[in-house]
Amino acid sequence: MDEIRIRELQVYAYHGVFPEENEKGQFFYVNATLYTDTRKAGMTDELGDATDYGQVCHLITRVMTENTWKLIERAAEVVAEEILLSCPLVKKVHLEIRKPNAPVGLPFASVSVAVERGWHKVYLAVGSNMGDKQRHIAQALNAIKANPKIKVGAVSDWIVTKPYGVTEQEDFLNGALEIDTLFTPGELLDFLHMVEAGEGRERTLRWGPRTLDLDILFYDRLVYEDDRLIIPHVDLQNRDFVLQPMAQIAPNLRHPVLGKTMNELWKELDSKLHNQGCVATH
Ligand code: A4P
Ligand code: MG
Repeated sequence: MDEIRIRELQVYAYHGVFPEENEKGQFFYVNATLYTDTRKAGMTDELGDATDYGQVCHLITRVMTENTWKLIERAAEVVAEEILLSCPLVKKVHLEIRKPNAPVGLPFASVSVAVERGWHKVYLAVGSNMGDKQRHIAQALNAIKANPKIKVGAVSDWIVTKPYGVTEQEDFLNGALEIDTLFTPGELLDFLHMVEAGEGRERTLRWGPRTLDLDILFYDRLVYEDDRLIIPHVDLQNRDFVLQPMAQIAPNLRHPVLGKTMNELWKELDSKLHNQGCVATH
């Protein structure tokens, strides 16, 4: 990806753990690399097609001077996020905040914190099989859209499907959506659980009835597992109620472990289910 580099922007600000730092202030130096596609601006020579680095310098200065934090970690986090929220063409930012006059009491050149933050492409599976399913899903979409750290992209059609796993329960309404998010996988899971709780989701029976189920299918091309999360979703390749909507909104997306596209996985499963005489109701 192309880069716009801002070097050693000088900002007088008041961040620090010691009270005298918050009162007297000191110079901070900011380095920012903005990862973006400059091709269009390079062809048209129009500022409207570019990220205005002057504005970014002013934004950094404003965020650094309008706030007083103890830690430059916090300053870096907020500045990086503000850049990503304000500059639609910037996909990722590498940000370093240097504090050469930090009161360390020893001769040293400088200390800095460097972070890399960016938008992540994520696909979510959505399901509901209790109460007013359409309403639960509509409210969930509204809650997701209202979060500034999420931009909703493609949304699939909503399909009626027969329950999978525990089959003695109501039909589901299922779909999938594409989002870009600043959340880490763990933060995103917490947020999705909050949205589920907002729709009165109670976790009683595994695979049992639910007002709303929001699962993370893919997070970039990440392959990851911890106590709470498995990414990609461990069973998506066996679920037509996931693959059919995914084949609609991201047919060429390739599963990072199985190496097959959503279209291929759906076709494979669909023919397997047809042979078994068991297909989703549309
Ligand atoms: N978890 C691990 N990985 C993930 C991930 N990638 N995304 C953990 C989301 N959560 C993930 O999920 C249990 C725990 O899984 C979470 O707390 C999280 O830490 P849950 O939603 O609380 O419980 P659950 O949904 O009952 O269990 P599970 O195993 O997640 O079930 P699924 O996979 O959600 O499937 N039939 C039809 N037709 N349509 C459906 O939508 N859904 C299910 C539930 C069963 N049958 C269905 C449908
Ligand atoms: Mg779930």
